[in-house]
Amino acid sequence: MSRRFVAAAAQLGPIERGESRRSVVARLLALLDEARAADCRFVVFPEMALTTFFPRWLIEDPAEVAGYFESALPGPETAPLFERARRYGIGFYLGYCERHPERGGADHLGYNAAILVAPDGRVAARYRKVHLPGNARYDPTLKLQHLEPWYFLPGDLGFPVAEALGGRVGLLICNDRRWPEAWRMLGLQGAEMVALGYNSPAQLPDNPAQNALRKLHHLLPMQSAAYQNGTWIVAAAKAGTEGGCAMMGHSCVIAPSGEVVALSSGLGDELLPYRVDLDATAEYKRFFDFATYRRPECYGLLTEPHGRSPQRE
Ligand code: CDV
Repeated sequence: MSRRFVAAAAQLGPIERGESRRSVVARLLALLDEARAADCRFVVFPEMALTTFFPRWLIEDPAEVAGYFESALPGPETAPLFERARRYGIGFYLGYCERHPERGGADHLGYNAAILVAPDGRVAARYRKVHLPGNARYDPTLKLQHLEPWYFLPGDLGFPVAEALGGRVGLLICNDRRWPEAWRMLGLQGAEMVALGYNSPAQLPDNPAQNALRKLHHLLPMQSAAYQNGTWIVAAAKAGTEGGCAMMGHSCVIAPSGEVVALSSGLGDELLPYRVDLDATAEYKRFFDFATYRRPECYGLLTEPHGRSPQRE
């Protein structure tokens, strides 16, 4: 399989609370049709690409919360996406909420997850988000809630890298992109492309001084990670004003040089195709040559629970 192909971030505009799965899947199919016309072999959909980003609310109705989770993927409503992608020979990354088979109630019902499907329809990897931002309890002092630790169990599948698309492909979800450890876990496994979906507020009403830095703090860690691990990154946003909250766009493709080579222009459904060459990773992997130059004997603090920074002592 050629290591040169077109990969695309498939950005989604807002998904409102009442939008049906059928309607969302129709939007994903439209992007998939566009991807086929653009000769894509791989498409990255956002984090929680099938539903609204419900952790911005404390929802106590277990039936509503359960409705945001998938018990099976593909399921009856998502099967058309899997079928059409296989027919087109397009692989994809899809962020979704994975229902834990034994859990009930409204809290910790499952995982914030992503699946990597190869162009032949094979499920190449599954990932459950490791870094869950926000609070485990509703905080009345906040203008914007972010309750992922209330709804989700922490990811327990490590950081998978799959053989797919003629190379090695890793998966991350949203807040993971801000953690160098997550990227290095993929880099150490030889990842040549990392797919990532996200839902990131464009503004922080509880810390408005950060608003002007939102785009920088989105791109900066990914540009560094691409360079430091010699990998392509394809990152797809859920963008626009959703549930009254302004979400950032800036879906992108980042080269192993660290350069942003494609950046979305709007806040709606938008395909961002770019022709990648997995062999372009080799120069950077050679430069860092982990096997020769890494000094893990000096990095012990990185894997100690909670670290021992001066501030904590
Ligand atoms: N979905 C996310 O993980 N969002 C976080 C916000 C809450 C900080 C992010 O890192 O963009």
